Amino acid sequence: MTELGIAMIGHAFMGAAHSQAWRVAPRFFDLPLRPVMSVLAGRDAGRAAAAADRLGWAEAVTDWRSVLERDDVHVVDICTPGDTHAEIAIAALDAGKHVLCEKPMANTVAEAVAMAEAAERAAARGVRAMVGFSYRRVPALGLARDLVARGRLGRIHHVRAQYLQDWIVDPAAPLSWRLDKAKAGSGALGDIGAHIVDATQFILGDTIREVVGTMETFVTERPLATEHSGLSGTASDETGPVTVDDAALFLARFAGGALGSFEATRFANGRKNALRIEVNGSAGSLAFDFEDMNVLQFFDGTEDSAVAGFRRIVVTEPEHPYVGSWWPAGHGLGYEHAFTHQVVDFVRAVAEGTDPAPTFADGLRVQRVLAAVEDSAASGTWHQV
Ligand code: SOE
Repeated sequence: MTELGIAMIGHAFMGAAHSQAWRVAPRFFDLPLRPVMSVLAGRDAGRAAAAADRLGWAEAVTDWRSVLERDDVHVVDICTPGDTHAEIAIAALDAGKHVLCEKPMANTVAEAVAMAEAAERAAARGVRAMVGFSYRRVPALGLARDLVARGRLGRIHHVRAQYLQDWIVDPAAPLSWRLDKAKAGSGALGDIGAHIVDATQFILGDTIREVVGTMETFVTERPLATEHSGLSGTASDETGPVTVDDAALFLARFAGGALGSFEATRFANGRKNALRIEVNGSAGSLAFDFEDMNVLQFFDGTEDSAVAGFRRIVVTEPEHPYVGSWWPAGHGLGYEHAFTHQVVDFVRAVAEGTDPAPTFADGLRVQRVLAAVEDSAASGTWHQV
């Protein structure tokens, strides 16, 4: 089987999730190409070598540009903070490498436009690009999309989306790059709000047309981090400013006429990774909570009202999206499986010569929504996307 050489840039939380996906995908899914975990790139030689060893990469390098010159690298997988996405993605696409880029795609609309243009140039040469909005690949959300597409909800009136976490509710939690606008672009809005923008647009098969929002930073000064890994770190005695939002709330109008309410916060004490979506249509409703990710609640409004009620669908049947390649019914999947499904869809699209969704054009659309929310929060008025 033809090999697909992968270079991964970055090796923290997302790097670990992507590594697991590359390692596992060919063992559970029939793939048309065989991913080879060729090289990991990280700034610090010692840490990159240790990460390569731990995560299963054949070697480590410190200069990400060096991987673009290698014939054994066909894919560049970007798992670095947002401020580097545009530079790496555009260079990789121009060098003829397929790109999988972590979300949010960029820190600004201008960067996202340049990336979408690079992806368009590359597609003309058969080179593919995809954004890592992994939650699309949770089977229950795939089923939600199918039910909407099959008309089981009728005309969609409302979407209620929340992404609630609490990992910085403690004011003593140190400054991570995710709290630095220069590195992350925005805070809760881009980090987790971007996920619910993508997931709702995916489920509805619709796009957000206009928004009005507000944003808040509850803790404006935090200890600097002596060390940081994933979402936790060690605090030093010095402090620095938080330059991003801690919470972002907004209302939206979808092009198809639905109304949406969105809430993204890392201050929802007790909520660890509560990505929740409820959709209400003329014929029924859906509700999902990632903290119970193998379940989709479905209300069929066409049923006899004496017995109608929300039905708890356990999304672990072989006919549910992706599930047939895993465990027997009822055994369930976790956070990492969405990343594996993402890799599966990416590899299949590369082999078929099609654009894997979400494309960079889709990523740009999400970026425009984020920018419109920021503009609206500043002006206090509705903004077109
Ligand atoms: C932190 O809020 C974070 O790690 C996000 O950056 C990820 O995209 C999400 O999957 C989990 O939470």
